[in-house]
Order: sequence, then structure tokens, then C-alpha cells
Amino acid sequence: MTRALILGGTSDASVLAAAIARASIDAVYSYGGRTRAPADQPLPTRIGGFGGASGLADYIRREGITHVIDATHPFAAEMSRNAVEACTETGTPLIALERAPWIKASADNWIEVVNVDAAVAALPDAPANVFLAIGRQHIAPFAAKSQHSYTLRFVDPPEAPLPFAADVIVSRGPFTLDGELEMLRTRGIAWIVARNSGGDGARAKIDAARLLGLPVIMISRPELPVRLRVESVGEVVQWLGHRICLGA
Ligand code: 3Y8
Ligand code: NAP
Repeated sequence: MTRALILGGTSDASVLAAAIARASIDAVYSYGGRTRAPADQPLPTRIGGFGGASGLADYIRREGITHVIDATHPFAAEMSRNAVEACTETGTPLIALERAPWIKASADNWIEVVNVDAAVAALPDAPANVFLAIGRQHIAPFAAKSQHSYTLRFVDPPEAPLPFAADVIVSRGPFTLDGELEMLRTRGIAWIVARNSGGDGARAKIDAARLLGLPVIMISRPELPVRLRVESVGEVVQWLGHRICLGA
């Protein structure tokens, strides 16, 4: 019998969970516990880390998991690497549901960089209004350019003092084009720093930047190990269904 583990935390993972619940496939949804009140899911849900790849392997064995679906965010690299290692160790089928990266349009003004430190270096020296749309966990390096007026956007209100003076918007998204245009205009934002998350939930700021002619410092995705990868929920459900068909 199939028992799937969904490594979630994204809007795509939520759509997948709904499809799996509708198909009455036995599954568990997993959050990393990054936010105070993650969205409810129509499946039994666990919250928190597994304890590295070995902890995930133990969980797979203990819970009788037969399939693992990595539907985490493209920047959740450690979780994805652990999933490959644990599934190899336990011989568990693994599939990744991963949305395509955003592709630079001719009208986009992107400065593409490989990591956060390169994004800091790409910012100008002259003080400017800068929108850091990269969440909470990776903002400390921007203290090196504290001459800028920063706007941050977090899912939850900040719990600790910020590494530099900044204005924090608390919002979990998904975001709208009108909302992004309004925010960028009223704050006089001149630069945006973003990660190439892909998908629709965060692309409104990219479209707004294009319309306003703003430069975007775009951080490219981390390298991930090779694993079976699809871009649609239907392909994941078919993958499960195919095995159900064979194993039934
Ligand atoms: C805990 C689950 C839904 C899902 C919403 C998507 C869309 C909005 C875009 C900006 C960029 C950012 C951030 C972002 C997006 C969706 C989706 C997506 C980016 C939730 C969620 C969890 C998280 C974790 C959180 C990170 C943070 C990153 C904010 C839930 C809302 C910036 C990524 O405070 C923290 O520690 C936050 C941590 C990882 C990156 C960071 O380093 O701060 N996501 N985001 C998941 C878990 O615990 O397992 O709370 O319900 C999910 C969503 N985040 O409901 O439709 O892409 O699917 N999330 C980035 O750089 O793109 C926001 O502001 O423009
Ligand atoms: P990460 O750096 O790749 O993972 C760090 C550790 O967090 C993992 O090793 C694991 O801990 C735990 N973890 C992460 N995701 C988990 C999950 N779904 N279930 C159980 N444990 C999980 O992860 P991250 O970038 O902080 O992302 C955390 C969560 O936020 C993920 O669910 C991701 O999909 C979601 N998210 C992330 C981003 C982003 O920009 N990174 C954007 C949107 C949503 P152990 O080693 O102890 O097992």
C-alpha cells in the first residue's frame, strides 16, 4: 500500500496536498516549522525538522513511508539534499515537484548573482531605497551596506533586533501586481533584491519592477543533486498512481 511523505511549505505543495487528499492516497504533509502559523493542510501534518538525512531515513522506516515527494522551495537546498540521501539509504522512490525558474524578459533589468554576498556587492554605494524580498533568514550580510534605506518583508513579525535599521512589512503572500506597484511607488524603491523562486506566488514584484523600470538583483538557485523532477501536480499524482497500479 502507498504511504507518501510530502516535504511541503510552498503553494505548489498545498495544491498537491489537495489533489492527494481528493485521490484518497494515504499521505503525511511536512512543514519545517519556519513560521508561526503555517497554512492548514487537508492531510495529517507534522511540523519541524527530522534531524538531518539520518533522521529522515529513520522517519521513513518508522512511518512505513513508501514514496517521498520533495515539494519544498527551490532554495530549501538542505532539505532537498537530505531527501536524496535518505531515499537512497532506504531505497524509497523520490520525486521533486519544482517550478521552473523565472526567465528574464527583454524588458527586465536584472543583475543576476549567485548568492547573497554577491547581491550585497551588486548594490550601489550611493544611498538608495532598497526592497529586500528574500525573507528573514539571510539578511545579515546587507549590514555591510547600511547606508541604504531598507524595506524588508517577513512572514511573521521580527522576534530579534534587526542587523541594520529597516522597515519591515509583515505579509505571507501570495502577492498581487497592484499591491506590489503600490508598495514600490509609495516607498520610492529604487532597487529590489530577490531570489529566483519561480512560480506565481512571488512573481508580482518581478512584473512590477519591469513596469516601473526598476533594477532587480536576482539571486540564482542553489545547485541540487540530480533526482526525478516534474513541474506539475498531475505528474506527481500520476507517478503515485502508476506505482499504485503496479503494486495493487
Ligand atoms: C513555512 C508556509 C501559500 C504559500 C505561500 C510560494 C509562495 C508566498 C514567495 C517576497 C518573497 C520568501 C519566503 C516566500 C514565498 C509563498 C508561499 C512563498 C518568499 C510560507 C510558509 C513557510 C514559509 C517559509 C519562508 C522562509 C522565507 C520564505 C518568505 C506557511 C509562507 C522570502 C522566499 O521567517 C522565516 O523564517 C521565513 C522563512 C523560508 C525565506 C527566508 O529565508 O526567510 N518562505 N513561507 C514553511 C515551513 O515551515 O516548512 O507559513 O503557510 C510559504 C510561502 N512562501 O500559502 O500559498 O513560493 O509558494 N516565502 C523567497 O525568497 O522567495 C517571499 O516577499 O516577495
Ligand atoms: P532548508 O534550509 O533547506 O532546511 C533546513 C532544515 O530545515 C532541514 O535540514 C530540515 O531540518 C528542516 N526542514 C526544511 N523543510 C522542511 C520540511 N518541509 N519538513 C521538515 N523539515 C524541514 O529549508 P528552508 O529554506 O529554511 O525552508 C524551510 C521551509 O520553508 C521548507 O518547507 C520550504 O519549502 C519553505 N519555504 C522556503 C523558502 C525559501 O526561500 N527557502 C521559500 C518558501 C517556502 P532537519 O535537517 O532537522 O531534518
